[in-house]
Amino acid sequence: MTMPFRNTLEVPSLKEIYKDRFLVGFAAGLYYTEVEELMARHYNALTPENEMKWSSVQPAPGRFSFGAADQLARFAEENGMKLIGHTLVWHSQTPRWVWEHPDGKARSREEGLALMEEHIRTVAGRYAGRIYQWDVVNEAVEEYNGVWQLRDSPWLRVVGEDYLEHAFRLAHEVDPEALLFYNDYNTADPGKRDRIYQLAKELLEKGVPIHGIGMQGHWSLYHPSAEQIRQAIEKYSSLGLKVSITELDVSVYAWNDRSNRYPGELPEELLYRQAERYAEIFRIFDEYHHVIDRVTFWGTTDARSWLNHFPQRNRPDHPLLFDRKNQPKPAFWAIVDPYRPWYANRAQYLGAAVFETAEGEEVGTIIPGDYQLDELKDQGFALDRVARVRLERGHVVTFFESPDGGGRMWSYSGEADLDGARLVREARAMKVEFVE
Ligand code: 9MR
Repeated sequence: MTMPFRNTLEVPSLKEIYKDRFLVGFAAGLYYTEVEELMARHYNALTPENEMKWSSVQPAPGRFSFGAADQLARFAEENGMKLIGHTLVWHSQTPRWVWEHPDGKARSREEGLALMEEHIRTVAGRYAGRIYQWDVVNEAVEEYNGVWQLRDSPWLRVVGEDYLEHAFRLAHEVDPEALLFYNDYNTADPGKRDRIYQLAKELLEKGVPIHGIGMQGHWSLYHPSAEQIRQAIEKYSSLGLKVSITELDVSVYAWNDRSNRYPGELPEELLYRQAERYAEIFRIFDEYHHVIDRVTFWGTTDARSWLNHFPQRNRPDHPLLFDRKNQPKPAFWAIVDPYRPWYANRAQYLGAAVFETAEGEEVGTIIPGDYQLDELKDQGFALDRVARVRLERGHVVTFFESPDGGGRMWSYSGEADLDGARLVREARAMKVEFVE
């Protein structure tokens, strides 16, 4: 048995590809251990998905528990990943006692501020010097009667409008090294965008230490438009703030679609559409890489996305780069180089042409390029065994009679019958190329 010839490459690492542009990260709970190596290979930032939230780290007054957060922090550090803190002040995943006495009576402003202070000192204090960036305040803007305002959250009711300011100042005092971000969803929608812009501007004018806006990026095939994403990045960064995409996923469902259309594997057509959508989004990120600090995916693989458990939906979604078998999807290949079709990128690394015997046994797999057949034979490519060739979409293979690419030529695209014997006898050179 001869080994098939291969000049294919490994799946490229996303953090390597983007290392001069922005950090590339992922969010996870302790289930990261299922795909530890995959995550370490591709990402250089880690966000604990739930493990640093108030209800996780301080479930009862003064009772702190850091086991899971510590484990995630250690994993990040051992693998050269920036650790992202998520999140200090939020209306959700925060126990009621933070804002209410046991009898249900609201706490006073002083009590609320004191609890916020104790929490930030303890949590941000514990990880001080180790956190690259904190999401200090999460999701504080909401629409009421058509007007975008500060969310009617318990923090607003108990402390008042300056609760954000207090949170940022405290976090900065406790961990002066950490970048401090305001984080929210639907940040590309114009009304909300403008209100967040105004909020950030006011904070800056008051000298509040805020360094960036986190655009969560829970997007879909349909929403928001590329133009809205672009305008939002422009607008936030015009304040001199950094922008990070903190929770990216691209649902295959429109927001109001409650169907369960894709319970099993996603149809190919949808995988391809999603790849194109990811490419569109990453072309914008590339264009604005000088203001984008980080792009983080919200989850490890499709199997672990929060969207599989979204209330009132509760159906499998397919929003991430790796499928339920941990394999890179077309979406992954799309962002390897978002200016080329995903299948051209994949072929560049994993091979564009597979040569087989009549029985379907692989004789050799090669990436696009120009080849001298004599050289290939010298390197162990048993061309005389070849009966047919399988090509990646968009590719052709051409055989030339003479080594300089002249003389008679034979081109194949798609699945083709190939006379392997004639090939060896008559052709001297070969070119595998991507044609658009
Ligand atoms: O992914 C998180 C999920 O496991 C939790 O159940 C959920 C609870 O609110 O929070 C999810 O993460 C959210 C993040 O913390 C803030 N932005 C929206 C995310 C998706 O809901």
